[in-house]
Amino acid sequence: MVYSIESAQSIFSSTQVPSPIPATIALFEQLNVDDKLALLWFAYTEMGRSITPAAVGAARLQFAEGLLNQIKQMSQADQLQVMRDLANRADTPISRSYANFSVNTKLAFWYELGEFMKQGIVAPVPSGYEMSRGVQIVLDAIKQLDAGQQITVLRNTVVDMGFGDVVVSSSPQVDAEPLFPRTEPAPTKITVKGITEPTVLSYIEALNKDDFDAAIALFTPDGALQPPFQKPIVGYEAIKRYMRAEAQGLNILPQEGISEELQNGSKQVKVTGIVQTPWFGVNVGMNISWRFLLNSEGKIFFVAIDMLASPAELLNLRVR
Ligand code: EQ3
Repeated sequence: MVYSIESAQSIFSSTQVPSPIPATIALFEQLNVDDKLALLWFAYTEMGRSITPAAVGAARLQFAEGLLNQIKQMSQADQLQVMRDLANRADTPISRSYANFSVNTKLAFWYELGEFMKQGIVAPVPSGYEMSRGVQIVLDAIKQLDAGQQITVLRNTVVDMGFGDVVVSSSPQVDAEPLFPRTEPAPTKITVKGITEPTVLSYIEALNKDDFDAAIALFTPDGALQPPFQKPIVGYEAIKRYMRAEAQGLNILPQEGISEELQNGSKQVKVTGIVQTPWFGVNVGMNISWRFLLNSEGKIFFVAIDMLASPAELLNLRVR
């Protein structure tokens, strides 16, 4: 049997992913711009405490520094307008520059703005601000999510800001950016209960070392990686750029897995476990599964990374 990416997408189809994430983002999208900014402020002040400042690192801001300095010099009214323009995806020079930032620079930019807001250097949410009903509804929806899901919502809203249809992983800045410093070394000798496939173990070991060349070498030339809530990314170059942009500094702690041999010598393998992002370190663990389709030579033809609906899903190791 010959596989297509489409058929591979349906392996381990009983894996439950959290629909509240897209639903909460859709609710957020319906807010007016000031409500969006206020919502993010409240969500962030509750979660922001657990950001590990080492992740932000001065080097990470090298591309955002110019914009941040420009914003610092502005009147409070203009600062607020810049933030509205970003959230509205308005066509302004600042909004265009922002859209070209890598994901990590976008996050670092807002982290820094948030710090400036706390220090009074950038216009804060007015002290008498009364939450509208809409903000309350979205905030309540966010509170229902687990911590890993909450930071995913926050991240997606930040990534989507700015003007232009830029594919962030192809941002030219990605290659120039320094790698995230790892505060603690991730485990590099991996064992996963139920899994002996060297490809799968090597994949996790490579990501835990930020060795994206080694990770790519495990794929077939037409292989694909499907990130959470996204379409598959196909081919060595595209996957490598994506990993460079999005997978830096991840701490992957796999727990269990299941592997099934298919008729033509290929295998489907599912692994579940916890992933920590360098932004929140050990403070937030995301429940994740990997669904691999390996060809008869043990190369990765397809891997889908899914955020799981609940911790109970970590134990869902059924084939169908
Ligand atoms: C200033 C403030 C607060 C107010 C203002 O009004 C508006 C905004 C936007 C504000 C600022 C908000 C801030 C600072 C938000 C920061 C959010 C952050 C740092 C979120 C980070 C989230 C990171 C996540 C969810 C990472 C997930 C990574 C995963 C699941 C990786 C998975 C992968 C694996 C496991 C693989 O095997 C292959 C690669 C891949 C990347 C897919």
